Amino acid sequence: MRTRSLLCGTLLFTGLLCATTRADAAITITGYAYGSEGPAIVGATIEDFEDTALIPGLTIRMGGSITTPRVWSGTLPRTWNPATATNCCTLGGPFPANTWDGTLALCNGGHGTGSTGLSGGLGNYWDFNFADSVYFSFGTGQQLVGLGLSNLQSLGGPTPITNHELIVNGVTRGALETLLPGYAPGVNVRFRYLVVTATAPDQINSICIQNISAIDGLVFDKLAMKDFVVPAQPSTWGRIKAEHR
Ligand SMILES: [Ca+2]
Ligand SMILES: [Ca+2]
Repeated sequence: MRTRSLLCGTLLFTGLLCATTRADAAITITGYAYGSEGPAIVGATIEDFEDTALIPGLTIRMGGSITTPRVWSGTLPRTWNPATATNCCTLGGPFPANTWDGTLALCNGGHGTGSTGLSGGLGNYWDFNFADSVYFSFGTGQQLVGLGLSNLQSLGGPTPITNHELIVNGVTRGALETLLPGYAPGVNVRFRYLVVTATAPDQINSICIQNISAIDGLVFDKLAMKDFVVPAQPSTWGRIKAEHR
């Protein structure tokens, strides 16, 4: 991971469902094919999920279909290596085309021993229950958030399971399949690189990817965060000089 100091604020997950009707005036949503996302996230801090330490200010919540929602900030229990996926279970990979940088990524499951009891809880087995909503929340409101999406098995794709909803600041934005033209559904594929941007005074406090009609194993990587640039304040010395002229 690469780090940049961010202020931590209060995180409110209550009410982060998509039932509200308020729409932010200046939130835009764009998608990029693998390898073309770079210019869109210049200057952002990147969480690459190559280790278990999360960048400051980032909290991840997985919930919905799993019995007990999991919430992490600071440290994840593990990240996932799609290229060395299971040799025990019928749903296994390998899925080397699921990473957007490096060799590791974040999966919405693999945080227990799995339904067969064979998983070591290493995230390399696909025999566990998947969370059907994954929230990324930010201690400081962001101007830009980017996220590499993989293994989304959209309806109409080669191995269909469900379409996927995007929720920003607790407000539904609709299906990613509609929002991101050119998306690539399936298992061993990079779906699309999602970029959400805000224009002040709007800001991005959270984004959520949510399975709509069935449980799909999802992979996330190359999370980009860029906060608003704080305008430079006049120095104390400058003010003192001005007051004594
Ligand atoms: Ca990675
Ligand atoms: Ca999947």
